[in-house]
Amino acid sequence: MNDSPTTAPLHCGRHRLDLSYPRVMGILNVTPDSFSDGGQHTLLDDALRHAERMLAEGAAIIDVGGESTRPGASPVSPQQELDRVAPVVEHLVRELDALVSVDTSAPEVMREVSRLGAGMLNDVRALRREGALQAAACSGLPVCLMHMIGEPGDMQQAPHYDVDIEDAVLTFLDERIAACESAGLRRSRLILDPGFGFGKTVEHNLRLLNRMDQLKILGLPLLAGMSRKSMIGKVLERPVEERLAGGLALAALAVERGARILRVHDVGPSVDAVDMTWAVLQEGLEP
Ligand code: 7PM
Repeated sequence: MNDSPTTAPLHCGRHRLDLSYPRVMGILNVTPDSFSDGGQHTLLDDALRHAERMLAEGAAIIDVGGESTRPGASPVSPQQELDRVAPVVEHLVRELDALVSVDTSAPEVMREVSRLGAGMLNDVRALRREGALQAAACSGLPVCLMHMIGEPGDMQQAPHYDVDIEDAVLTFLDERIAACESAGLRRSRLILDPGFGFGKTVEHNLRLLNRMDQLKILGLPLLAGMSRKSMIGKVLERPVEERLAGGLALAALAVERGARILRVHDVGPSVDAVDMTWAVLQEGLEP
């Protein structure tokens, strides 16, 4: 049961990522404003300490982001993004031998971080930027393709789809897979993500999670990122710092619906929720 492309190990540079069970990806934001006014040194120190903690808590992957892909974030040049992300990637790879993913849409950043030893690329724009397909193909790294209509700046203005959201996501991802394959990116290197919270209403997000298993038809590993998102805030009426329990419920459900990578802020509790869910799903299936 380990040779389906959905659960086969991913070749992430020097790392192999075993996807025969669901894994947790820890979010590491490297943005000046996400840490108080300590300057560059503290920023790096804090980021590294946080990453070490997430690894100790069981994160299989650390997803490093320089904020250019965040909804509503002011655009950051590829050079600025690299200045933030590169020192963190370098350290995590060299000192901690971590499997590092980089949340970026910029081809320049993709090329440089693959040189620095990153093991995965995560692009919320699904390689639609000029030159991104080629850069990702050259890197030889697995890429997470996320569904999003529009750009982070405008996507939340009255999201509308002419077809059911799950069909829109399926069609979009299928088209991006084809674009990747035409650019020489091997299908076996792709991971798919429905893009919770990106250009979607709460109703879209809930429906999409409930029907996420329909994306399994594409035959690739699925990633879900719902940690602390507004879909939790809106259903439970909780501010961002009170969304952990809601997020754990969503992570458990995503695993049941076929997700093999869960992108989260709270790694320790998420690993427990995912492992517990997995134990139930496995019961009776083992010989
Ligand atoms: C503000 C709003 C800050 C939203 C950050 C975010 C995903 C991602 C992000 C996801 C993949 C967040 C998002 N979300 N990459 N990057 N999937 N693959 O909540 O759902 O982390 S940024």
